[in-house]
Amino acid sequence: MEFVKVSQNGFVTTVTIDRPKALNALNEQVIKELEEAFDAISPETTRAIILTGGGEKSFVAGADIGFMQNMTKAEGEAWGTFANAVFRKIELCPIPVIAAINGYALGGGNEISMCCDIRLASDNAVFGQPEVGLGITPGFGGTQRLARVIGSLSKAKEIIYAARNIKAEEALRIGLVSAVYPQAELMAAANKLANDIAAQAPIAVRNCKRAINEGIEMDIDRGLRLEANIFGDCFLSEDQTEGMTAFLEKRKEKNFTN
Ligand code: CO8
Repeated sequence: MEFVKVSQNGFVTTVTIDRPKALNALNEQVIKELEEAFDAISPETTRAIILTGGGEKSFVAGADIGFMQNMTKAEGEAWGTFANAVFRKIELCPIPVIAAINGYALGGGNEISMCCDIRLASDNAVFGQPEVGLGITPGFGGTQRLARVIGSLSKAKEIIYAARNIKAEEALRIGLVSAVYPQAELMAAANKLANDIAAQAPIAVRNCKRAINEGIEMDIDRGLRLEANIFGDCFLSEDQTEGMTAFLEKRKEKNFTN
């Protein structure tokens, strides 16, 4: 793949969008390669995924503006539909995905980060949905996910209507990211979190992702029934026996399976 690089370290897979000359802007090829990369990741060998951007300046500076400049209505709609399907695949990936946001996360960059489970940012990160300044709306989920992620319609509308970029500290304050690190420490922090996740029972972690993501779309009673059902499923796994036995035997080492 030309623009997406994949590396493996133990149970952690890192996917890097690597098109630094265009600040990792998303064109059709980048999105196709991202799909290919995520399709190839298996829970057999991966327990946590890190998604980041190549170079020092940018996570993803948005969809490729040159690629979109002369689109017709039909082409614009097809482009949005195609990319949304791939973004949704990332969101629904059963394995937790951490976005390590190492610079600009604008437009499609902010939108792809919001498909990830957890967002960590470097102190130079800049977030925003600048689309209205280009005469378009966010088209890769920004109008849908930003308010859901930060839990404030008012703040989401302010950011989107005024095309207002925000810095890492504000992103932290409004809950768009979970933590901010000096840029040189971001990947170490992302890897530490990924390894902390990878050390837990992987089936239980994947079940938590399902329960949280599906439950958030439900009323509380249906959500609690879903949780009870998924909780019950855990007792079908060897990891439940291993996890509880290790505790009762006061054993630190646990042999979790996938
Ligand atoms: N698309 C294409 N090329 C880009 C993009 C982009 N989004 N962002 C940066 N680049 C390119 C620049 O054109 C430049 O290329 P070149 O060297 O060939 O001139 C190179 O990357 C470096 O960029 P700059 O020289 O501009 O770097 P600066 O440090 O001066 O500025 C910025 C960095 C502030 C990030 C600036 O590049 C910028 O504003 N970029 C555009 C940000 C933006 O508007 N993003 C939103 C794009 S629209 C979008 O994401 C919509 C998604 C949904 C579409 C749905 C359709 C259905």
